[in-house]
Amino acid sequence: MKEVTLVLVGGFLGAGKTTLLGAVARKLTATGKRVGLITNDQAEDLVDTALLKKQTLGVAEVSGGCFCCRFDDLMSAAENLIAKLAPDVLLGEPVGSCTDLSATVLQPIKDLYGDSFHVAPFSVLADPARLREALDPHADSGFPSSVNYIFRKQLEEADLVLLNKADMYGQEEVAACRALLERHVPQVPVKIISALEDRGVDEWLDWVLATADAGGRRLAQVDYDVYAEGEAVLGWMNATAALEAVDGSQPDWRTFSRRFIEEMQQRLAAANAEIAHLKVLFSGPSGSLVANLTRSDATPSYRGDAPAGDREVVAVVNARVHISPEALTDVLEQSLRTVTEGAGIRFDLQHVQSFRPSRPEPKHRFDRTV
Ligand SMILES: Nc1nc2c(ncn2[C@@H]2O[C@H](COP(=O)(O)OP(=O)(O)OP(=O)(O)O)[C@@H](O)[C@H]2O)c(=O)[nH]1
Ligand SMILES: [Mg+2]
Repeated sequence: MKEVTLVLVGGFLGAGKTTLLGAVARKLTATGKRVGLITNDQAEDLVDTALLKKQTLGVAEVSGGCFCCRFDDLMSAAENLIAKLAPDVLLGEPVGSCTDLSATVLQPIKDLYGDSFHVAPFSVLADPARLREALDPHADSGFPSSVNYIFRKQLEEADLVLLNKADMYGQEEVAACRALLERHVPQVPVKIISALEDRGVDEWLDWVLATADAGGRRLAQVDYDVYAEGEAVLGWMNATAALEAVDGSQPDWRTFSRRFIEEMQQRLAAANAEIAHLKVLFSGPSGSLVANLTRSDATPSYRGDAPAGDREVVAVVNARVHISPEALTDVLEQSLRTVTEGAGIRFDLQHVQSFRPSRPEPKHRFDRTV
């Protein structure tokens, strides 16, 4: 008997997937539903997993590749959460540079696990500015065309496009995005939401849960050579740095975190390296602060309470940037050096994984919908 509704939310890096799923987990939990959540990345040490664990209990992480390449890990993670929590709803956030999820994840789940899951409509989140850059041939996203290709394929396979961050954009911008979507994916319904300010989220969630078997109605035609190139041009880095106040200093960690992310932003701008998403989680015993930057020309945003009065703080850095992994690691090291020098702070870069995502090799790939 089907007992679990599986809700996957896709969309490009920085579109707001974690923000939305965190909000959904809180909402469902408040109405007495049991919720599990599965995050996904090419590597370990995820800011998203740490953030979501603060908001909900049942979080599992699939790392080392996207859901399509790690299909069995995804299903094991789902089965473990089901055994542990007996969830009513399982939420999943695929990697933001991933596409063809309908063919490689949704259809196989419907085919192989159709007795166990309601596969809910696949919603794809989009940031209006990024959407315009990907769909408007006159716009420049700062990324190679292969990255824009991934963005467009994500929209094409959506059961629903969620135009997010409505709080940041005026009606004109939203109307322009709607017109572009109408031209590019006329068959896909569009809803406007703000995950951050909780606008339109309840209506969307009600609709998703009410149509819980309508997921995976569309397939995109994906050229894996272009897709692989679009992923490989992004440098990917997950790193952990231990920070320690020395020489009796009492660092202001809020100011430090701002200086650090701005230093990385400046160095990446100097290298002409467009940021897809740079997120840093600063945690100490007294608090934690997350800083996000979802494009090079934006202002970083901050949420949470910075550690105050702590001697030791850990910074987890997740960066996805149009730059080589070596240069990205270099930017991280130089930035840490610059902002700690003379500040009475010692850093120890404990763990760095930086690489280009390898070619996607899905375990299953359906050429028809189930
Ligand atoms: N203004 C505004 N900002 C938002 C909204 N939703 C998300 N954000 C911000 O966008 C940034 C990225 O959000 P995430 O939820 O981390 O995005 P993501 O899609 O999970 O990103 P990846 O995991 O890198 O793929 C954060 O700074 C969020 O606060 C929104 O509705 N409005
Ligand atoms: Mg995320």
